[in-house]
Amino acid sequence: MERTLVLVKPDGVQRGLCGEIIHRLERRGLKLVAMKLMQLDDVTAREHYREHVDRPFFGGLVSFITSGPLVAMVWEADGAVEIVRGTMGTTDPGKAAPGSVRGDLAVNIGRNVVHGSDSVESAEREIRLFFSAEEILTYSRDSDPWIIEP
Ligand code: IDP
Ligand code: MG
Repeated sequence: MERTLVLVKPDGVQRGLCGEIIHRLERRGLKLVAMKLMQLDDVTAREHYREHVDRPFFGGLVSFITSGPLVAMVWEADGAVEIVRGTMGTTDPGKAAPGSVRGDLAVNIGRNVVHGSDSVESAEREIRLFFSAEEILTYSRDSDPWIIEP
């Protein structure tokens, strides 16, 4: 089953939006398989965002993402990466569709409250960076036949 990494970024935690964001992903039908509250160190933050190392916003992004606690989660579904990206909305909240997390809860690209992996390959790399194998649980969900056609 496809998995993706979701972060409620430090702005989302400070603004009390963890429950709201988790609620939206749960209602969508994705399955939560790992979750923890943590504060990123500089090295992990730089590794997580390594594709952006040469961008002008990189320094600000690393200091923001390490500035306070975040909630890291792994969510599972067929097509989890694309489903979460859709529920999150586009990177710039000013352009994000109403109804998406960023389109409903944010106004600024540097404070866009949520992260979701952008490909299956990124998801695998990012999940390994945030979670050990034992922290990712396998369990059955009685509601599955009502969410996924068997
Ligand atoms: P994504 O989070 O939608 O995948 P990316 O392009 O991977 O977007 O950028 C990672 C994060 O870097 C964004 O979520 C945003 O917080 C920040 N970011 C991206 N572009 C800018 C920018 O132009 N100014 C400030 N921050 C930016
Ligand atoms: Mg990205």
